[in-house]
Amino acid sequence: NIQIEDDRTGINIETLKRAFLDNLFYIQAKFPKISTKNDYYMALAYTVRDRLLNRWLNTTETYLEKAPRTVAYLSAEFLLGPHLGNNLINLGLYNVVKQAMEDLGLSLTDLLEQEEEPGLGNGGLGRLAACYIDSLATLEIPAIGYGIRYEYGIFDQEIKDGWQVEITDKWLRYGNPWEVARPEAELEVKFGGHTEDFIDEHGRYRVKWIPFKVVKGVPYDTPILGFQTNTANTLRLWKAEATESFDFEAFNKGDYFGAVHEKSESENITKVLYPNDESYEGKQLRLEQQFFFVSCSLQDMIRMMQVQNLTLERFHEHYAIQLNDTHPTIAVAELMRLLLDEHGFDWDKAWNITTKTFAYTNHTLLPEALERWSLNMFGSLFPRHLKIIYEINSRFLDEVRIKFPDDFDRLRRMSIIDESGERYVRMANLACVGSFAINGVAELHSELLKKTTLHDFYEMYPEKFTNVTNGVTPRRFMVLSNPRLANLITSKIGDSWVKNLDDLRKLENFLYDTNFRKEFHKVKQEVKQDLANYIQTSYNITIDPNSLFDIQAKRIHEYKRQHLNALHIITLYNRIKANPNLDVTPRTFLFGGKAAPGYYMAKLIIKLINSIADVVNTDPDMRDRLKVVFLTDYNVKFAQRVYPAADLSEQISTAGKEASGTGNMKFSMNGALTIGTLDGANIEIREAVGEENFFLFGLTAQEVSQKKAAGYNPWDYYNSNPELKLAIDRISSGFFSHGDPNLFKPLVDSLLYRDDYLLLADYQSYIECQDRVSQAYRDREKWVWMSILNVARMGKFSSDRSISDYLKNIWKVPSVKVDVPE
Ligand code: 26V
Repeated sequence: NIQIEDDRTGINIETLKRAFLDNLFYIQAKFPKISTKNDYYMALAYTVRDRLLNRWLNTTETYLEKAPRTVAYLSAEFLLGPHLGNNLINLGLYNVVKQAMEDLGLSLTDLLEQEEEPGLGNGGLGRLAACYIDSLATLEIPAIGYGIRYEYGIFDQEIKDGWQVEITDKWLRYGNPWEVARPEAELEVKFGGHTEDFIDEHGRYRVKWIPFKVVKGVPYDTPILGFQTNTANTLRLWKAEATESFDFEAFNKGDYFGAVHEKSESENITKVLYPNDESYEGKQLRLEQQFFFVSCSLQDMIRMMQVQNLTLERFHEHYAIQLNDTHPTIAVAELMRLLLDEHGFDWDKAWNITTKTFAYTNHTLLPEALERWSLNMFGSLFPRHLKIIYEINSRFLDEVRIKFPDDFDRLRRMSIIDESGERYVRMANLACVGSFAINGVAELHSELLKKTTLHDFYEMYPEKFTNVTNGVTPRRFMVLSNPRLANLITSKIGDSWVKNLDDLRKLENFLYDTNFRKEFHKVKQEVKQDLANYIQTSYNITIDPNSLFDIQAKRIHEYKRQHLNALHIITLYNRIKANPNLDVTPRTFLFGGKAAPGYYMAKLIIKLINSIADVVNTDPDMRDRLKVVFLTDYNVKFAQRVYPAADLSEQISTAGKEASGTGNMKFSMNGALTIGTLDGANIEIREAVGEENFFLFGLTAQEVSQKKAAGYNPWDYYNSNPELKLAIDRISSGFFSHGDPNLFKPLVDSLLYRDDYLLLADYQSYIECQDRVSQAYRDREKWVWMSILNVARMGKFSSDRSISDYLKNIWKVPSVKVDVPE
């Protein structure tokens, strides 16, 4: 029964093998005998890419022809993670390709491991953008993601002597088979210089921007497939290059060196991702990055409308642009400039279009993360935009004056220009004024925005404010990362849950099925064994899959309180030392996460965890009871191994500080129970899974702010709690630092003299809660029961639901079916 299929599109197993060998030969220029693992990976990546091009091109063509209303998601970060496995899942080719590779003597798992992930983001915000473009494609929404093609993504982490060391992430080293450069669609972006006023041929006042330099933006496109749909949207990332015209000018002046210098200066713009998360630095290059990708993206949208013969008067009908935090907010001024200066609109018309186009998502309440740019720097880079912002501000403040007469303090607070000392442009204020919708990322966060950070804007424009609780894609974080669990679920309730995560609720029908509970437990144990094997091979540390896997994996930050977790470990250690026969529930503590390179305290927390690990893991009294492992270089690829293996998920931020969290969701939908505060999306997760299936501790956000207002004194807790005192004293005595009392002094002092994040206030509640966790884990039947309920009730936290909320309440963009001819 011979089947003839196209080598580029066929999905029959023999065709796949032939296509794979063909790509190995003709693209990698290798045959099996001399191929490296990477050659095999590349050959497979191209084989898969061939099979999605049909959908991608047909999607693009459909959008070009039908010119549907489109979501443009503007984000300085897209933390995508590896593409190959995800594309195999979404194409429905995972199993057949696995078999094809086996037939050729290769392991698909090995090849998947080979992919160098695009780490074009820091953490939550960037990963959220990646989940959202996945859901947009799955829901068949015309959408495009716009961002920056960083040559170096988030640094790779190494641990040397317990300290974090940063290594540049050369993710493009071996080539990127998933992107297509589109040099024919390059655009120009201006920087610096000055403006000139003039009267045009119709006698109208106009402004011309004469830049100091011009940089070229080259788009690199990556297809983003939906799950089991024909839709493959585009992620368009911009790379900065030097313009030829500038090179020529310098050449003509005989300035060869200058020309080459100019070229590398321009290319610096997209060289590297800033690795700070949640703390703002007023670096000029960062502002240049932001403007660069925003200007390219807006020009690209305008050009697309022109190709489609659409009038720019309807720009806001054609595009809904989401601003992922304030990073792309200069778009408000840039769209105004494009409409006013380049397309001849008058102010009122341009402003009407602009404010009907943008919507702004806030991702943090931390004051140190709010972006503000020194006015001098801003004005010298973007003289025209500063003028536009002045005009926006002056008209806006007139509005405020009318609504709140003579409230001078309010005017001062709401002004887009901060004039309290050195002058700044406040990006959150510009985003609020220039957008028709403003949202936080979890219920509590959205409420706190209205009450605190954006209170004035809420009073001015209450109708703009909404909440959209974050979500995560079940394709990557369940189906791909946890196939054992996914298969078990599907064997019971079918596979509709992958697209309709609420269907997981059907699992509750199997709660009373002993056999199902056994299988569920078996899956968890197997997945834990997988992680244990990995840790054995990579760290030469043996961990016991029968112990409770207690995991905290996220960026290292004081507000996330990894050091509170550390205090718990020390407390258990002290208890066992005091009573070596103590009957403890064996636990394995796993940590993962990167610290911003300039964040000293976060780096010290990493050193502390590693130091505790050294002591705990070598003390014979701790054998078979406590183990501590810091997992190096936590990234998306690693995360996919970690979430499925957790018994306990640590979500222990100071209440009111974590805007939402998304790791909390990924753990829980893989059956981990959460120990957490009433913060961010924890609150909604607890509501969904049931309070009896969630370990709650700690002060509420309100209690935190009251306590601070009343004059919080950490010493009161230290002096009155012997276990707490002993734990802290163990750190300060040098017990974990080979006798050096100075090593952790800055950390201990920050707790005793400031404790901004209330670790000491929450310590007792946390320890008692952890004791309940240990008790609960002893009743494994009960634990499995709670774990199943966590999975069954997490439907709300699919990013499909988040995207549906955005569509219904903000974007109002209908779906479009794409036909792909066979
Ligand atoms: C700020 C900055 C400051 C300048 C340098 C680069 C940079 C990069 C990122 C950020 C913002 C970080 C904000 C952030 O990641 N927020 C997280 O967003 C998640 C998705 O909404 C949310 O789940 C987390 O709770 C929140 O911390």
